[in-house]
Amino acid sequence: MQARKGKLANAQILLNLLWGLFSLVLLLIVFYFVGQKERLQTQQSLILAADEVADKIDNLVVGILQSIYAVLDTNFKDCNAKLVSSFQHIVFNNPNVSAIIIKDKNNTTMCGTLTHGTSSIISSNQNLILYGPIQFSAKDKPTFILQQRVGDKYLQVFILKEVLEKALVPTSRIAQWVGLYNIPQQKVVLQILRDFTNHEWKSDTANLQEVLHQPEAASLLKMNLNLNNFQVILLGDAKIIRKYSLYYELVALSFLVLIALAMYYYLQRAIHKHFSLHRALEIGIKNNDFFPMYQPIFNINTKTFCGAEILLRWRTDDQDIIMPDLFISDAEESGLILPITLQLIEKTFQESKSILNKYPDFHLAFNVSAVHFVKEEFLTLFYALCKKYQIPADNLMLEITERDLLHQEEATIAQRIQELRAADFSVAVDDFGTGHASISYLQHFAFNYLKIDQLFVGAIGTGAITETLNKSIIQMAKNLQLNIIAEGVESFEQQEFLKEHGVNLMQGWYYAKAMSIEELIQFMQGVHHEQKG
Ligand code: G
Ligand code: G
Ligand code: MN
Repeated sequence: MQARKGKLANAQILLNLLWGLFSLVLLLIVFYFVGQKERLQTQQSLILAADEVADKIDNLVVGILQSIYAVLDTNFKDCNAKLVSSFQHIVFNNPNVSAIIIKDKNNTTMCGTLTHGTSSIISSNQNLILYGPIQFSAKDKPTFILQQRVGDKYLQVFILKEVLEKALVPTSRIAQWVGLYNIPQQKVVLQILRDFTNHEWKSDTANLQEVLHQPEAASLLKMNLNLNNFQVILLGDAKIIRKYSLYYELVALSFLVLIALAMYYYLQRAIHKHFSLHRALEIGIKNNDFFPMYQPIFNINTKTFCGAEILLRWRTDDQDIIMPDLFISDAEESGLILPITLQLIEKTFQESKSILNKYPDFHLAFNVSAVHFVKEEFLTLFYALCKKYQIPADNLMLEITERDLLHQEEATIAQRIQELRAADFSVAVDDFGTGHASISYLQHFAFNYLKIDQLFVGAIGTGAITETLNKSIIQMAKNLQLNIIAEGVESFEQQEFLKEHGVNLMQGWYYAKAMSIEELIQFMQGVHHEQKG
């Protein structure tokens, strides 16, 4: 028992360690994947946000150019009043366009809507290019020039910086900074930043290098534009990203905690089951660890030992001998008492053959409980064992404790007792006096023996109330025509009292304690030399 507890404690420590380790590994794995997924998701969101901005800029540019090409012939040669008027209409109606001018290759303004300020041809490049910001005067807002070569002329469209800035604003909450990047110049020409306090976007003047070298530059995304040589650069908001991943991590953590707790619970259950008494009993049955001890019963009249009660013992792996009161109730609840009793009976039959041969009237009394009678197979197997070892029924007694009679299946129990008695077995009501059964109740059961509980025998000579009950119990047994066995007889005085009241059969330490079969054989031989009484 003690050893089992020690093993349980060791196993528990080991299992707790394993569980902790497993939970930790699980935690690391889950967090690795959550982190990985989170990074992917952030990247995805950043791409979407940058893509949205790039689309807006591209659409802005394309929209402006389309409205101009609607009035400007690609084979354009000369300015005329109609063209200028068309340009003026565009500028008037399109808030994104501040001015349109056309220059020849000598940088002379041919026509346009710009009435002040000058610009130069930015480059003779064929491509569409954006340049800026420039500011003509303190009164003018900073502006960008979108230039496109048309034949050998140059179309320049002025777009206010604030218009482009507005186009840069992403709807996604994940971005914190957006810039328009000139690739050949390696320079951010326009940038906006979300205000921490009111979340509004405003122009920013930070150096790109600073931006790029921020720790959260990992969340920086570049998206190419249709506009040549330009990219949208978008920087994720580290706080928001952190918030999102924190959310995912919390969800993952809650799941992990649940899983770990569930696992802990099941492991604990498994280990307790493994080291439970039930499990130990199962192992004991398998290892044939149950064995009988014999407590002789003395017949005062014949002065011989006429039988013995078989008392169950359990020898564990650690060679501890365990008494039945420590495990009987568990064994009865789990039903394991059936194989245990059968093992006990078979061992008894195997080793007591010589006793029965030598003393043909000797009886062996086994303790059984209600479970044995309710389960049909027990008696079948019991009969089979009697047959196998050729033990006559009149050498055998079954004791059932009085408390067990008050069982919901009392009719079945009564029937089994009837059946046993019909087959010549003896059946005793055990521990009599402890179960509050009345005479009328006892009449339902076909007992032929009654064992007075040691509680009453022990009271003899003490003057306690229980002492007086001995007489009533004896009287009741006589009325029911039952043979009486007194249990727990420890003194001559008790023996004399019982004898006086007509009890002939005695069991108790006054005569003998429970002993092994070898001791019983010796004991019986000794007794036949010097008889007790
Ligand atoms: O002498 P001992 O300490 O072994 O007995 C303790 C208790 O266990 C007693 O109440 C006795 O009736 C019970 N007992 C002993 N052997 C058996 C057995 O084989 N089966 C059952 N059900 N009870 C037993
Ligand atoms: O319930 P049952 O009658 O099977 O119980 C038998 C129990 O009584 C066993 O535990 C056995 O060891 C114990 N026993 C037998 N004789 C004596 C005795 O003289 N004195 C005491 N105290 N116990 C006894
Ligand atoms: Mn008994």
